[in-house]
Amino acid sequence: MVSEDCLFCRIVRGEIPADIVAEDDRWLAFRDIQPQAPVHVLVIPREHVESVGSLSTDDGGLAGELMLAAAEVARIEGVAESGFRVVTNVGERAGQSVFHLHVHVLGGRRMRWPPG
Ligand code: DGP
Repeated sequence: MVSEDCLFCRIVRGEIPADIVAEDDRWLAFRDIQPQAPVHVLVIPREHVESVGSLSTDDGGLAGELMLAAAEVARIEGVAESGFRVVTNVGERAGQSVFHLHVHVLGGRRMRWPPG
């Protein structure tokens, strides 16, 4: 997909509003529009990457920054101590519906395992 048409690229560019929780020069964290838990925030890279499956060996720094951002979001949202889940879906069969890499940060309720 061309990034001009990508929903999350449009959020990065400010063309679509989002409830931003935190941001850095490389990533953006905003509330999910269909929350699955009291805390449900998406962390995305500003640059267009389709999924974890399309990261290259050069993207290790970015991948680490997204994990650190997820932990920062958990602290900001007050779930760092009570527990939270960090998950990223890769491919339609795994539940990915937006093909711009995003990390879900979920918390504020008990999580079940395994996920459905
Ligand atoms: P996934 O299914 O893993 O690709 O997650 C995509 C998430 O994106 C899903 O939980 C709903 C959310 N989402 C879809 N469109 C929008 C939007 O326009 N704004 C926001 N904030 N979230 C969106």
